[in-house]
Amino acid sequence: MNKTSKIFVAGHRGLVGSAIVNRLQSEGFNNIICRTHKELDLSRQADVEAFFKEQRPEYVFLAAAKVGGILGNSTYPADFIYINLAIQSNIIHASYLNGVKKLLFLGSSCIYPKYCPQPMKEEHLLSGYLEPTNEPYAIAKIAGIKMCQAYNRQYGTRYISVMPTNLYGPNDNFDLETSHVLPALIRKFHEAKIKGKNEVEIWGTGTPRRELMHVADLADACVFLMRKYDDSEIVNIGTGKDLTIKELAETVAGVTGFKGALRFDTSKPDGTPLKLLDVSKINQLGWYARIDIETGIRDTYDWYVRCRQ
Ligand code: GFB
Repeated sequence: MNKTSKIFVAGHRGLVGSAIVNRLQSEGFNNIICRTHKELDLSRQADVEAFFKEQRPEYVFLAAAKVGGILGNSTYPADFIYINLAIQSNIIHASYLNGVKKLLFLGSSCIYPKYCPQPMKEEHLLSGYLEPTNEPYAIAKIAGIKMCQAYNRQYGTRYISVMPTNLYGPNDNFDLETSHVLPALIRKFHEAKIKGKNEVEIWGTGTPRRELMHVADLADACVFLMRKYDDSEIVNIGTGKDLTIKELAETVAGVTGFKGALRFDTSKPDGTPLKLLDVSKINQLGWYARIDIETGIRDTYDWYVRCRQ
């Protein structure tokens, strides 16, 4: 990949895609192509094939996806499986038809079994039952991994798949029904502080552990792997550190300046109890996450206050 390579970032307005575009631009890549959903519906095969035929990108970051938190996944399972299967199948196949040199597919840590040994290693894929709240999404992502591997085997393509841990950062979804935990907590604590409330509701028991990574670290890892990694086997991307939802909530309360109490709503699902990635493979390749959780939350909260309220 050189500075003038034609690079298509699919999903450039989302959390991940926007961070990848920022990262590429900051390194001087000057031939990045992007399309909004209105300009190109990636779930429509004929439109995607026409776009690839006309534009002929050399490199593809496949960051377009239907994503959401625990409630979004449980409420819209059909959308999560259908839209993701459609988008990734269209892009992977069009990349093959049009001679894309290399493609990076973004998976998710929820591809690993619900009761996976911790930390979760790449080899644990398909070794047990999935977490029911996000099974349709996970099945779509597993299909994407297998599709990249199958194309590499049959057609000699260079499609790599990366499995990020739970992500957060600027351009995240802050909708309280469909978002992931961190943007939801930022919004809840901020609004509670502004309105002078003395209590904030946290879903579940507060005991599940999650590993959270700032999306700027993910973008850095994706560009690193696009340059350095060529194997069909998946690669985890994470920080290697986790914390409980209660600890996360206390950290967000501290960053936002909320001084009241936490109330745990145990009628809401906890989801998978533990979700920590084993990141020794990417560490051995020479990459490490750099942004600690408190710095990352501060950055995201600043962005939220500036851009989203
Ligand atoms: O981030 P999250 O929605 O998804 O929830 P998962 C993580 C944990 O935070 C769960 C708790 O135990 C939630 O019950 N939580 C507490 C909250 N308060 C809140 C809140 O206000 N909002 C939300 N959303 N959670 C997702 C999958 O699982 O992980 C996706 O659904 C994807 O498919 C993603 O794989 C990485 O970590 O449980």
